[in-house]
Amino acid sequence: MVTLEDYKGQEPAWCPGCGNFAILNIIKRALTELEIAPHQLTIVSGIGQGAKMPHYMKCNTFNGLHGRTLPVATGLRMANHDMLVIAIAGDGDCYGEGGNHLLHAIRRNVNVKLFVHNNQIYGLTKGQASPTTTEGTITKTQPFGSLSSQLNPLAMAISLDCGFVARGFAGASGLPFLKEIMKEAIRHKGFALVDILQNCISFNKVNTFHWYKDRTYELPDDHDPYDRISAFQKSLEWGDTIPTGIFYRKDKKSFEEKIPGIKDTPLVLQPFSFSDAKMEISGN
Ligand SMILES: Cc1ncc(C[n+]2csc(CCOP(=O)(O)OP(=O)(O)O)c2C)c(N)n1
Ligand SMILES: [Mg+2]
Repeated sequence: MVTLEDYKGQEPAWCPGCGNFAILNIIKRALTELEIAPHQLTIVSGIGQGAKMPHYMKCNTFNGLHGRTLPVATGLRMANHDMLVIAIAGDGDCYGEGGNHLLHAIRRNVNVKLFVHNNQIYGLTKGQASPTTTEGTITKTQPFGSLSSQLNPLAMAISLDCGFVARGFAGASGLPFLKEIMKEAIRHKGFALVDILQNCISFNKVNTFHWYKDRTYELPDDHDPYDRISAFQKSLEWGDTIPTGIFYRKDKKSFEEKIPGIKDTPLVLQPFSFSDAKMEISGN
């Protein structure tokens, strides 16, 4: 039996009251309920507060460069598609500097689960506007208010026909639902985006814990995630009410299934000998 203790890593150094604690705990619970052992999982991240997650979990981990979470996760999954690969990124990390990688990971349908710690701010670097910051929000580096319009990651992913698009809230009231969303994302065969609303207690004084708590609600049971148009319409709802849940689903072939050389046997299990790796030196 897999237990929470199996995943125990270092003590987190996040600010007291940070939503990251809840995300860390609920990921561990989702994994133990699915009976996924630490050696069957790799957590990949870039740079950010949320991206410190690999330090706080005992499993295979890779903590790389800011914005480059998805290329590493893609490479890992291509080398070993028996391994569950969860990519952890902040809103700055994967919607900002890593945005280009996100578009193409979705298009390829790489079988990676992306859990975004979306606090609508650059937390680690102390409070600059991120792509999900509300337009007009005043920050230390945007004294006249953020000039760029707010990115809607769910609508973007649905427009790209991403096979699994969901949103959760990392507050006590939202955690049981978030755990079920994470479990479904892990079970999904293909790329899964789970955008997780979390408070940044130190640097986002606008979108506080209560701001999210007062607005978020669960999508009703009659929401059909296989209906792309209604999923898109729901994804546009953001303001006094903010829906959470699985917005959109589509079953399609994953990237690894489309590559003849690896679709039957993961690369790491394929026989290899140095004599096969001939180097041709072209002479004059
Ligand atoms: C290549 C590169 N660009 C920029 C930075 C500076 N930097 C580090 S974290 C970060 C933003 C973090 O915000 P987010 O991804 O939302 O994570 P959070 O801290 O809010 O969890 C930035 C701009 C960096 N370390 N490396
Ligand atoms: Mg952030």
